[in-house]
Amino acid sequence: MRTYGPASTPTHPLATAPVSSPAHSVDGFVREFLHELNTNQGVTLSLSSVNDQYLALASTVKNYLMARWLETNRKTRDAKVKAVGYLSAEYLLGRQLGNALLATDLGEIAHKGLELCGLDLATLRSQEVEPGLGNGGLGRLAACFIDSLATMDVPCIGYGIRYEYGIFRQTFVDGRQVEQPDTWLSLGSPWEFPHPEASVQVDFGGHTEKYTDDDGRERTRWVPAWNVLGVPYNYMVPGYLNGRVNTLRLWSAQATKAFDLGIFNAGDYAQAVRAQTFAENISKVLYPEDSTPQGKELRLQQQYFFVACSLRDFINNELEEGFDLHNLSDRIIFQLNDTHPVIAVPELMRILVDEQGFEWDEAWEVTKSCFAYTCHTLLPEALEVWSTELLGRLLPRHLEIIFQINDEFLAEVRATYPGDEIRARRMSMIAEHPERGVRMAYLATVAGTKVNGVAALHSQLLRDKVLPDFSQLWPEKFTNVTNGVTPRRFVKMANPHLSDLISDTIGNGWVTDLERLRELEPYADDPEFQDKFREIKAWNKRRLTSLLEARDGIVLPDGHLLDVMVKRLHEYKRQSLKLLHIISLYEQVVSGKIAASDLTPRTVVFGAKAAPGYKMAKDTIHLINKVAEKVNNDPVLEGRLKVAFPANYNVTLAEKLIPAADLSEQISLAGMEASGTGNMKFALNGALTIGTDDGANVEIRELVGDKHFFLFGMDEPAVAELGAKGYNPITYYESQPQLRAALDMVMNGAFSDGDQDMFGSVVHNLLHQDRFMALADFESYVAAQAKVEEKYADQAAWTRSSILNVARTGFFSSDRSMRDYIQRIWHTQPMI
Ligand code: 26V
Repeated sequence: MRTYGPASTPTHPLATAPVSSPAHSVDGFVREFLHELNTNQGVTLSLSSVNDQYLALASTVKNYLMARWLETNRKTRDAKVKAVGYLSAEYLLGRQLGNALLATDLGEIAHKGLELCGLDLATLRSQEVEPGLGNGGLGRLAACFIDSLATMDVPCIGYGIRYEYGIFRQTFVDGRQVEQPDTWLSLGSPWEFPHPEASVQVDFGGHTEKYTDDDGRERTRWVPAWNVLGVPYNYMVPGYLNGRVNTLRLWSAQATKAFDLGIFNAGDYAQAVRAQTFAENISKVLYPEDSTPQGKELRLQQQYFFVACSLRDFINNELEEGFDLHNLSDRIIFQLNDTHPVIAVPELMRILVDEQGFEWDEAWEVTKSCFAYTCHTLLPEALEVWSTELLGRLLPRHLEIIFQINDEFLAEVRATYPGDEIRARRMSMIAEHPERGVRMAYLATVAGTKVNGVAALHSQLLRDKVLPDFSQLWPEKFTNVTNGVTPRRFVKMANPHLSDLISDTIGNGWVTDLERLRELEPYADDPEFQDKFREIKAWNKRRLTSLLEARDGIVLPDGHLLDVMVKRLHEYKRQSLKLLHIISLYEQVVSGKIAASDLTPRTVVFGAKAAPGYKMAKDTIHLINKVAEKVNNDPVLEGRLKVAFPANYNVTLAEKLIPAADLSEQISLAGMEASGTGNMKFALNGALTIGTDDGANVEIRELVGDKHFFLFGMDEPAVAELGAKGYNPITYYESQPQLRAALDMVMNGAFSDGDQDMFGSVVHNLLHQDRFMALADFESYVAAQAKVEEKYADQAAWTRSSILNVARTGFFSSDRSMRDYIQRIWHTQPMI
């Protein structure tokens, strides 16, 4: 087993002490910054590029954090406490510099120090390319959770994949989405620490063999056919002002020497290089959440790759030598972020049984206590099923182990429900149709100590609809942990003036104790506070306006209601419903049914990426852009209605967009959005929500109160009832003139220069299929939008509601989510 550090105990007192950090002063900062510029970048200030300056600044901040990181590692190792191993295929981190400055309280010092050097902190910050190693909510949630754990002084290692290309960069060409590779590493990534010396080997393919060991026991060995190396890259995860720095460890795939040496020796250089490329492909690119997760061999390779690296890493390096693996759950709980890392379950069984010589039953006891599973969806097509053909080819031993886990589990089911063979078949981890495959969610449910959904409604539906047999068998296994977001990045950093106003009013304890925002409630009626609050919103809008102008050439009008819908483009999220509302407003004005001056001046901002293979989503993007073009260029609507769709919505843009928003669009079909987390960020920044009773919207509405939330649409039981009765969208088209006029306008080519085919598929889909019932909720949505306008007309009432949204949504801090996981699932302790 590999160990770290010198072989003998060091005697020099400095050998075990962490390096000291530079002085927490402007002078110390400037010295350190210039030193980094000279020694790391090899340039003087006068000859340095902005990128040099950004990298030197990043190094200065890293140096400051370094002593704390080393100390955190030492303390945690020595304390031998239980840690959280967060296993996630995605981390949507956002830019690192601003967060590191916040966590170290170096922002002001850096600002002044750079000014003395004739530099501007904001310019340097904008040089950073965000690591977009996630698709959306699930990846951003992982990033919020590790931030909270560090801030709460809880030992955690985040494990994941260092994709060379993160989520694609979205551009628009003639209004259509065109994807560009995300080259986030091209100018260097100062926040990562590669450790090639700590690489681990991961095996694939081959076959298994039975043999009898020296004690006469029947055993199995896996004889793999090929392998790759996993190289760990460590990232700092600094807690907010508390000196803790946890680690995020992302794995990068590389060819092993053995992989290509043989071929090299045979003289086939080109083949050896190809072999190398093959290995490196594993961590090459993040999968952009395509229309079906099945049948993607490379994706299964990615999943096993990072999970195998992470388990090996924890067992070999994080535990002291000689640790008894029977007690593994005293030291770790692996949280499975959706089904992507679930192959960790048979991997741990394989390590314990095949490598460590455990009996099957003891290994299963240990394994069952080391995992917990979070489900993040209800959509059937998003639940992973891996074909047994593929699994058997890539991971033959794991497939055998899964079969055995399933056999024993089904024996338990049969014992509990004698004679109920139908139930046993239903509960099998092995699906027989459309092809034989492993239902990863079932495996995770059987293996996990706990199974949770991500909002109250979602957890209930998970119990009742997705895993009803399992929740009947093990009711106590199921629980809810409502998602949360980090107030550091999404309030303190993203909305500095609001943060100052809050801190001036109630002190700054709210940053780590978000429920204290409640203390703002009495100020909701205070005209002076309301004025300040409104001024801050206006300032945030101006900040957004200058950003969008520079970034996209988009000019936002002054004084509009800013209506924002930002999230991945998916039919269930119903961007098309928002679009129908816009088209309807436009249609009513151009047809003379209402005067443009009757409209509340409104700017609608969309931000959304569509999976590259998801045609309907891409067509919807095209239509949004075409509607924007038409509406924005029609003088009749000038100053009244504007549609903006900046390309490439990401965390960096979210940080500017959300604080500027007045209205937050959370309009998914009830029962479809597991939680949503954007909804929480908006409410915490004072936007009012127009939303359905879905995901965490339900809890937001309960907390802020009906008067401060615009509810519309069917609730989940109504959706289920309509679905059961038979949903026929065309009847809504036929009976609602306003809806009909809007759809006709699209059909007649109003947004496609008379081309009646261009958006035929979008309209046809809405009229004849409309799986997510946008037409059924249209009327109610339009009525709720009228209430929005009515309220917005009374600025004092609007501001009051807006303040109350901030004051009453402290529950949605990811610190609270982490407390829930700790108390009900992980049973870990903070270090303090
Ligand atoms: C995946 C797929 C793949 C196949 C096609 C359709 C589809 C649709 C959705 C997904 C996402 C699955 C997992 C996920 O990202 N869930 C999101 O997790 C967030 C954090 O818990 C939560 O706030 C979002 O509501 C949920 O969609």
